Amino acid sequence: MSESTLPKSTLQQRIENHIETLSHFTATPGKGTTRLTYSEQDRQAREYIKQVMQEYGLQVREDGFGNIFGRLEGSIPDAPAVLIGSHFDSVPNGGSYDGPAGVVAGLEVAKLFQENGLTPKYPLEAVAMIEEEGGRFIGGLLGSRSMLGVISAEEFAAITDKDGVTTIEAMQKIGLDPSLPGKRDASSIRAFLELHIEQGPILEEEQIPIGIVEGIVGLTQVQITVKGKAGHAGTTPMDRRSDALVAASKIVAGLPELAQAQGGGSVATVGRLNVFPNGANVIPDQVIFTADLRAEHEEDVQGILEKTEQFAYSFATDNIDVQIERQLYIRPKQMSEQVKNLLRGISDQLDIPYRSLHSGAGHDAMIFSDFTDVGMLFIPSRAGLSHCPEEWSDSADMERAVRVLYEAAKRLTEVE
Ligand code: HGY
Ligand code: MN
Ligand code: MN
Repeated sequence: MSESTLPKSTLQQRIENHIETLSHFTATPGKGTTRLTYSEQDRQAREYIKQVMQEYGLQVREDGFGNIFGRLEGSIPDAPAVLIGSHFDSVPNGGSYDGPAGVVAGLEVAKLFQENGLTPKYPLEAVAMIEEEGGRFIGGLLGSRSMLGVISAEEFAAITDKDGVTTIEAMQKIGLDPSLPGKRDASSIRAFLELHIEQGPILEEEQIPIGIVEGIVGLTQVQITVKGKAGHAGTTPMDRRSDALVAASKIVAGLPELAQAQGGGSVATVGRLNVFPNGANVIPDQVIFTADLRAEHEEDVQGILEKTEQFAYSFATDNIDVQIERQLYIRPKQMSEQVKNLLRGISDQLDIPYRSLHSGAGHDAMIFSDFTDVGMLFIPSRAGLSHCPEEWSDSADMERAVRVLYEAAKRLTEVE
């Protein structure tokens, strides 16, 4: 997919500038975007987002979890707001669009309201959420789950990163105030719209600029701890070893087959694995790793979870201990029919080709969908790549999606 050659509109240029600016707030310059939650890079990106919200005439607020809101007041006092946004954290060495595309869309929809002097009946809020990826604090979707009370303020405060730093300590380190109001009542939200990159190949292959998301995959993450016995790599005979890494490796190697056998689009991924004590001449006595398990239908999510646990426990012996901790479980979610129809109608009206898509990636929209009407748009990802430095999407596609969301926001906020 090559970049469009038409002259760039002001809106497209603004979109590009935002994406480019945010991409510089990374701990791994030259090796993709690494912007972990409450890091110095988070702080830099946050300052930029709040500055843009101010420039766009929005009332800027951060909640007690570090989520950022830019609000355009409506004419009906205390009315529920239409939220448009996504997350601004990243995976390690990820791309520049996963999350920021949706945050920028929220900013630019608000800017179009300002430019056109629109007064909505219901407030409009651009939102930038923390820790969707779970790159620093286990589980992910932390900003939306905390905001909506899916996890309590006490559970939030007890979460620590791999170095034992708590969310609260990490927030305070970059000047955030955890005592600010946190949980938001669902009655204060009228709808949630999210633009996201597809992170797959379909839209590009079919040359279709917009995907309207039907549903989002169910996902669960477990942490598996395998314990054995440390020993000398040279003097411990092979028949006297309790090697935690050998046992863990057999579990890891067996997961793809389990996913295949489960069917229903089931997938299994071990993305994070730590060996202890991690010495080249020491038999490992502990291995801790995550298993990310997903499927389109709930019975398959349940199925692959149970089979993974049975399989892992089958490697326990008198000398090898296997413990499993369930860290996240989210059933498959459907997007709102009303919002999907609205997005389809607007795309038709704007003469923008679209197709329905199912999301194999998780999104904040899956949390909002239990509390309000939710709609998601996808734009093409070059070569379907994401969660890597090569991630790229065309700002012309982003502009088209912003225009669809702008029209949707006008209807949902009942612009006068
Ligand atoms: O893991 C996901 O699907 C998302 O990128 N957090
Ligand atoms: Mn994302
Ligand atoms: Mn992601």
